[in-house]
Amino acid sequence: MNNNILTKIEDHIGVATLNRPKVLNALSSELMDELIEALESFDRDREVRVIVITGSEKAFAAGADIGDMAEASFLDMYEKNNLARWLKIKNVRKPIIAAVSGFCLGGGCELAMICDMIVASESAKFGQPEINLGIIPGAGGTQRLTRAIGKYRAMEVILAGKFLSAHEAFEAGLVTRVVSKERFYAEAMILAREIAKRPPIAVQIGKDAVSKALELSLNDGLEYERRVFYSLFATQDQKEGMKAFAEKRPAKFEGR
Ligand code: DAK
Repeated sequence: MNNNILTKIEDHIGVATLNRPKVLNALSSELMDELIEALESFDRDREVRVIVITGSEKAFAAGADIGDMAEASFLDMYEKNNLARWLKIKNVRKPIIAAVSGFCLGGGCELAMICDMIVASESAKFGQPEINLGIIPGAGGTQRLTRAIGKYRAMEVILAGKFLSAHEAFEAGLVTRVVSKERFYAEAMILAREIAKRPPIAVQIGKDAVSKALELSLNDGLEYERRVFYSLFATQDQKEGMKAFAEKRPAKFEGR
């Protein structure tokens, strides 16, 4: 471990902080491995209900580490199979909030987009500038950005290298909340605490069902939702939530 990722657990929230400030948190292979290890450990830990990924005020992440890729051949990239790493992040079951300030570019923007919510500081800049390097996004940027903001705006970001300000990203539907640069981390934690109070299994199944909306047809998605909805009646949290409502008291959810 090289401290490329700093971790802590606070109020049922697992926080992973990207920590390569000298290179604006460029996503080296080592950093990605450490990040995945941290996320998978939070996902296994019953104490953790929500995950926050953040960077510094200056940069969430300025992309994959260009130095790692500059001399790579097709075979190097193919054999590294970096996409497998990203699938591990996609498979995390607990909700992940990206707390973003400053540069959020290339693989950094793809990392924010693989999260479930994005809280952005007013200074955040979102972009997929890979085109300037002779490549295109390779970790979901062409797909997730297009689904989030639509084809016509995504084309400008991906083909012309346009950066979106936090407010533009919010207006376009990429960002959950925009706050001042002093507050972006605190706001992300407030949102995380709101979710951490809710029944953990229903929260995870809700994440899964919303994510399916981007992958399935409407009919298949409705069918999927119906099945997982029924499954929640097997949880103690459903009994507790409805009993607490009837008894006019706050529910105590245990994640069982
Ligand atoms: N990689 C490595 N180093 C980086 C970096 C990056 N992406 N971004 C910044 N740095 C380093 C700079 O080289 C500089 O280092 P020193 O020169 O001080 O040693 C330091 O961070 C500070 O950067 P600047 O001096 O450039 O700072 P400025 O404020 O002037 O400019 C900037 C900030 C963010 C506009 C600029 O640094 C910049 O344009 N950075 C590159 C942004 C970029 O092109 N990002 C996309 C990278 S490509 C894949 C999945 C994903 C990907 C690939 C494959 N697979 C699944 C296969 C992703 C690809 C990418 O993200």
